[in-house]
Amino acid sequence: MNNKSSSRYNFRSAFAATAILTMICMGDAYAGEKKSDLCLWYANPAQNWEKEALPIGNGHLGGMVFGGIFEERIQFNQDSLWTGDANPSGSYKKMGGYQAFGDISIKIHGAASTAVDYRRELDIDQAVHTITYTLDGVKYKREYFSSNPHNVMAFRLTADAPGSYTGSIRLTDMHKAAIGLTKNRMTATGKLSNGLQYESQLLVLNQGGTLKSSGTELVFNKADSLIIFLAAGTDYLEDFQKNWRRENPHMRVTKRLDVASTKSWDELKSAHIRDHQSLFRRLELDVGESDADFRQLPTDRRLEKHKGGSQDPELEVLLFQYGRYLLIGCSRPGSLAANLQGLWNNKNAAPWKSDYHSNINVQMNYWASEPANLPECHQPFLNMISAMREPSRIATSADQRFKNVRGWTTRTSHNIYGGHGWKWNIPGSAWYAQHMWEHYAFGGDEQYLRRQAYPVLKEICQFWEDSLKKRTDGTLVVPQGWSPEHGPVEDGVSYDQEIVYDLFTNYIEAEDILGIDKNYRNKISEMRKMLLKPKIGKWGQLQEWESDRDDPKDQHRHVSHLFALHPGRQITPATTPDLAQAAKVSLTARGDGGTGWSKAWKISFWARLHDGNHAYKMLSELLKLNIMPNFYDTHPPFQIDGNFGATAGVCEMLIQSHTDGIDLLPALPDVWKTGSIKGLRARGGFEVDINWTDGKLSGAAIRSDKGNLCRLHTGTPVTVTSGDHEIKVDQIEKGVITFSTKSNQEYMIVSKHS
Ligand code: FUC
Repeated sequence: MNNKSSSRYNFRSAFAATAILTMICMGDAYAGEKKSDLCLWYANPAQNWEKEALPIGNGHLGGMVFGGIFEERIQFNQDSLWTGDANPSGSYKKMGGYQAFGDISIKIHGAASTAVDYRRELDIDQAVHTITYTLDGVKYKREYFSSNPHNVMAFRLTADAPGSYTGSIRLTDMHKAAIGLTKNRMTATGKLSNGLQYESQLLVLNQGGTLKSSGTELVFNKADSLIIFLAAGTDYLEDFQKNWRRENPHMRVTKRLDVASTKSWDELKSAHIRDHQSLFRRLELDVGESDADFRQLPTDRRLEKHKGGSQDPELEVLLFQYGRYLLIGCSRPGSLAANLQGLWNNKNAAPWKSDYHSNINVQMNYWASEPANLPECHQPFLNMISAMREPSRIATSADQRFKNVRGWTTRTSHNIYGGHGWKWNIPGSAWYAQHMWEHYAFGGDEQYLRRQAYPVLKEICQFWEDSLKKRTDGTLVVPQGWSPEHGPVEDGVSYDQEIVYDLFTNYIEAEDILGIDKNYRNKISEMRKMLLKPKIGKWGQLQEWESDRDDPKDQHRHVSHLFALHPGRQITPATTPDLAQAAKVSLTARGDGGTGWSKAWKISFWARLHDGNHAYKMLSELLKLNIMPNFYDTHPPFQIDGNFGATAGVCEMLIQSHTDGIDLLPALPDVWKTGSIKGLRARGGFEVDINWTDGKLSGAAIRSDKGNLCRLHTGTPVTVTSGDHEIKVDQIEKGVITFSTKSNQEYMIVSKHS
């Protein structure tokens, strides 16, 4: 074997070893079954919905499982159960909100005895929740999952002795619908105040013993095992033209349960696991071994230990992957976009209505989708943007301040009917348009760009063409804007200016690819030159407002004027070092506090400033103060953006591609000395694996999807091979190379130091 192929071999085997490590069995409750490392587990049933119960979800249908031994509760949601309508008035009250759907309660006899060896576990690699315990010498096991391929939630209760299950099952509806009961099926049918029709159905199959209805309950006696299916739906359709409605959900919901009941448990479960893993297993992360085998500790205690300072990088990986698990659970093609709580909500009057917030929250929900290799999970948000165009045009033009303005924008809060709530967020639509662009930037699907993204980018440019205020010297400013939830309303607020700059940049690049609107492109390019640009103030800070009035003691959770650093790309240490330094001064002054999402955003800010240690500090702060025992992020209260923001932040630490190429390990913290990541995505249509040792890149593998030129910041001399060939590279500057790629080819990058 020559040197080149031997280094390639080593690189691959390192990944193989990582993969094997993540498959090591753990716990003896599952002897004979392979369990992954990626588990949350607890020694007690959950008492508290927000902090302890564990989420399962298939994009549409979500459950929070408590795991009670004698009284099980599964609270459930369906993504389209919303009050409100297209309301263009901007009344927060009329906007409606996301609703809780119902509960399944299972009572199981046996409380006279004490259960031992209780374990409640969520395996995020399989997306299966399990509880096990022993009672009077009988081993009990329950499994729970929410299947996307069959669009049902499925639960199975088994035991190692026949006839062990006696008890009852109840379905309750959060809007007080009467429960119908026929044979082994319960049905809740209702209508919300806005006319939305909904239905949930529960089907119970028993093996052994008897199953009978009694009043509003299904009663089982001496059953060997039980299988329970739940399906739910509404007549919502994401289409303004159709008045957001489709046919009554009864037939669809009935059919889902009918189909599920013809399948064996193993068929359903393996279809579910296959489907989940086809997304989840695209990415593997290893940032080193923990001080001890903390997997032996229940996750809540393990979290406490981490707070106390234990080195547990495997817990950090768990948090990272949990963000991916949650996104797969609440945002799948055909589902609605992840709201403030993703999909999981137990209240009809939820905090902030569990709505869509456009000044940071819904965007943060989707930052990880592209780099963390879940681009299809981005689609529900992109489709929501498309669906809200028409009603938002109507709402925008109905407001005096936007009279005679083309295009549209959004308020800070909105619903699934294109209806708007609290306060205009004037650059909100331009920020949404960034997501339209990013999906293309990563994946390179030109048809998508032409059909779905470009029309949005262009109409939001038109909105700004008609809205920007021209000063006598030609400078263009956003009139009467607001730095989110902070400071005065005035012209030229940095948040507004930076987002418009980002929109124009994205538009120009989109047009350069499609070549369909040259004149307009040039016009936007001229306008971009005239935009008021970020300024450095008297204490070296990046100014939040046009006038130099920032208070160095201001620690507000929103850090909106740093949009240009992340998720924008107007400020980078390489292209605008002075502004990057000013951003650092501002960020330092803002401090390391903040709510969950605020800390999560700061991970990305520090990563973009190439300060891996500070980015890691923010990740630790989040883990310490904002991650609850069930790993949900808390604002407080529970708000899922911080989970997704943490996952996105870790991606930014390990790879960046928002400038002119791919930057490998731009912000690696000292604590993650040796590790690897497999399956990250970079803009330009690349999938990237990275290996590092002692804080330095040892190798990478880059798979080119589109055959684009690859520009790579490695920081260290490397060789590039593909198959058996060494690839010719151009050394652009120290640590920066470019090389041509062919689509569907893999390129091995090996550090000359390794
Ligand atoms: C934004 C934030 C709040 C909260 C809310 C849902 O308005 O300023 O902190 O996260 O969204």
